Amino acid sequence: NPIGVFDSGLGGLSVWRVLQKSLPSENFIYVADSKHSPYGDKEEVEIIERSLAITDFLLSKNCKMIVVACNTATAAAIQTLRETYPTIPFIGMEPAIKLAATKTKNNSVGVLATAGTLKGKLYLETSQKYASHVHTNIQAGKGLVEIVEEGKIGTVECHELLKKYIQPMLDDKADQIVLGCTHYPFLSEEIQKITGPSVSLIDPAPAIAKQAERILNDSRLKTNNENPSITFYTNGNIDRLKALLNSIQKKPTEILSF
Ligand code: DGN
Repeated sequence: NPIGVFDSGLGGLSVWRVLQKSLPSENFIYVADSKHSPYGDKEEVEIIERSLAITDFLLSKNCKMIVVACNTATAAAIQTLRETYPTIPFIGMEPAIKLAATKTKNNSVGVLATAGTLKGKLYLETSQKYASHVHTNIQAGKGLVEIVEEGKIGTVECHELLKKYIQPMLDDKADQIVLGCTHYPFLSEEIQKITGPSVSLIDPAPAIAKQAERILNDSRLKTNNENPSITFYTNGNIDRLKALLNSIQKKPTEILSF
């Protein structure tokens, strides 16, 4: 049975690419809810509704585990998802503040996430726990999800918007920047152009993949397919998904509408 992965759109592909590397024999189904992207400014009830609908879809395809590859949906909906489907393991995103707090030499970190994530209890708890001794410059990256969704990476608009969020972090001497939204790793190169090489960007995907692997092992759900199948579904623009996918892998893949 496949592992289901979903996001408000294309961002979760940054998580899927790491998952797929660490679990190469698993089948995957990825759902991009691009039609309803961005989730960042939506009401919590609406995000919960979307997350339940997508989960129903993934379960109708017999998914054995679901990775919520979206920080905003994790913050709003993971508790409801776990309560609604108690037998299905759900893996959510976690802002990698702990890692940033342990790595910083300047005692200063930047956090870039959506307004929805920053509002959530999960973020509050994590930041209180791990970042109480380090200075954090927090920016709600309004407009950045749209840049990735609309294929505008590398444009002047993209650079200017990033500069607005990154410069205050540099002014605070941040040497670690947490990418707290799964769309943002696709902007890494652009961010690094602004920060230079002395600042590290922290993508939480590897930690999430490790957790997924641990849970698969513990619950004996791991499978060994010689020819694993990977299917992508989007309710948005198929060509945009294809373009972003081609930038991270070479194999031709099936992309369907839903
Ligand atoms: N990829 C989502 C996240 O990690 O928060 C983006 C949320 C959104 O659509 N704003």
